[in-house]
Amino acid sequence: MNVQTCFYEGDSISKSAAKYISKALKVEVKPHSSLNYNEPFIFLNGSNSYHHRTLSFIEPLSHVDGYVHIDNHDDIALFPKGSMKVGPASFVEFILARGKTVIFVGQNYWPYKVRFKGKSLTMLLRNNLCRYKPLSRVHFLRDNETYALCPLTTIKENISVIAEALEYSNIEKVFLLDECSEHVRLLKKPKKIELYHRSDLQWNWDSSFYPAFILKWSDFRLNMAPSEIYVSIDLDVLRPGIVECERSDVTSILTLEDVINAIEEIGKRSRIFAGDICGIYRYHKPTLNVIKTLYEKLREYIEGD
Ligand SMILES: [Mn+2]
Repeated sequence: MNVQTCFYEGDSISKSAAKYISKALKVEVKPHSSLNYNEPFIFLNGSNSYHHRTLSFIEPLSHVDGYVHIDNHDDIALFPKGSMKVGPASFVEFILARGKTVIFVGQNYWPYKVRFKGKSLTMLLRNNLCRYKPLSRVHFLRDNETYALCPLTTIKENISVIAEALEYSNIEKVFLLDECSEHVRLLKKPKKIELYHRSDLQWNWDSSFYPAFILKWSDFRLNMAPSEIYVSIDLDVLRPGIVECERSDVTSILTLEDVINAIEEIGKRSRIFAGDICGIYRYHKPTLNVIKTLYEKLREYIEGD
């Protein structure tokens, strides 16, 4: 199968990444304006300040029903002050709005270590769960369990999330702080909801971030797999020290092997149609080599048998 490789016209770092791949792997590269969207492609993007370019590459692909976001961040705007415009930290909201299923890989910003009901857990602080719309189409591919907490300060804006979480199978459990239970009027208490008391949760952080409710995601199961997938990789998902990235983050946890394993796992369940890689911001050989490895892995799965 013909896999096109393209760069973003006018972006010199995107172009130099493409040139590097072209030379190292003897593949032809072309500017994005000459891309044929009926054929598979890999887009070598530039800095992750332009990650939102992904939106315009996935938009023409109506047959693609799944989007895999390999990134330390959700790239969904924060609440309540987050922008409603498309940007590098908000575009995934628009992909959800286009009807795609979104699968997060490696998302780990704002992690809080807690002891909850006798277990040591890491919970992700998310004040923007109400912008995971619809929540039913948001999944996490993760080895360990995914917990997201909504802080007390944004309970009002996020309260609608609970009703949605109770309804769909991608959320396994909703833990609700007993003090907040008056916000949730339930005719019958569903099994999925469990109240907790202050004594159940050891919280050593800012008290205004104290969890009002906690969502536990279900394992991403085979029967949830979309048929065709677009994969977008932001190099900031990698642990510090592996690549040079414009927006890097000390909370990133994945190794290069973890990312490769994630692509393989996704590729076994769904057909990968296209993908992109962003995050590089200057010519840096070790970063280009990581891009090459990821490019080859994506290509292997896009080409299939
Ligand atoms: Mn990103």
